[in-house]
Amino acid sequence: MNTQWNPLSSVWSLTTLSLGTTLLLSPQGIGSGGCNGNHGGTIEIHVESPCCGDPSHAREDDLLLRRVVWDDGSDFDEFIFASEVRDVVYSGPNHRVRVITGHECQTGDPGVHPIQNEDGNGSGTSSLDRRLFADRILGAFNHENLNAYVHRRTCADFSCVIRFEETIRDNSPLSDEVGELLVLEMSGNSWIQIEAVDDQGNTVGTPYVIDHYRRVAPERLFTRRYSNSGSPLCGSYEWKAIGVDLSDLGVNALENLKVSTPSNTGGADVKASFRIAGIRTSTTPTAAMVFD
Ligand SMILES: [Ca+2]
Ligand SMILES: [Ca+2]
Ligand SMILES: [Ca+2]
Repeated sequence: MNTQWNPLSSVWSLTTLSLGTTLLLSPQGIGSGGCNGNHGGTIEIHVESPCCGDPSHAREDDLLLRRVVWDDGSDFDEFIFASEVRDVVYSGPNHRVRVITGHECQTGDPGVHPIQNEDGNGSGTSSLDRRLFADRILGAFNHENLNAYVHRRTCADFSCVIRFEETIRDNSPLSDEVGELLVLEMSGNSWIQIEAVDDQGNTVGTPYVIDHYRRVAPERLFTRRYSNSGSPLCGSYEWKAIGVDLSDLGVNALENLKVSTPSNTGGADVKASFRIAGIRTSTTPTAAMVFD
């Protein structure tokens, strides 16, 4: 794990407990420069950007997922994408939940698609909007272009269920460093809850709240900002990401994933804008599955 420990800009705090135990606390930053990586570090995600040599310049173009490398050095280049999205829940304000695919993309359905417009009546979000928006999410999540995602700008409840094109399997039934779910979040500052569910939507295992993300390496990845009407704006957002081990969800295999707004977060930002892909880290069931 890359902790970005820099002895010149930080000091370690030592606290000695009465029982004789020495507790090493997290590094305390001194000054303002150069120590924003105390937690988090980087995640190695390799993408291909046909528009431009450097993927960090491909802000409205394809960012084609090619390979991830985990902290233990293991390396994966096979991904498992969504085959169905269902059970979208949202009844919040207009223009605050959108599916966006960069407007110059070749892969996916380029454009900005707010949920309330799906049924042809933009005055509010209907059950038809929610059903059609599920397919809109699918159109963003069923291919390798990472510049296609759900954009949210409201704390209002949102959830959906993603079915993957094949079962995602853990490489080890124990907790391990090799993630099976690649979760990207715009700016990396919003919490999101994920959980395995069965075909009826009932939770299997334990819901898991993602509360931190890493900067993408070797190149940083960005995506264009858009106005409500879908016009490209000057600014862009940086993708941050995390790999989630299926053990964190209390399962060894997963086919349906529910994504939702976490509660009881103590005021944390829950407006996650996200993109999720599965990673084929194993093709055989783990031991715990064999003995089921
Ligand atoms: Ca509508
Ligand atoms: Ca595991
Ligand atoms: Ca794993």
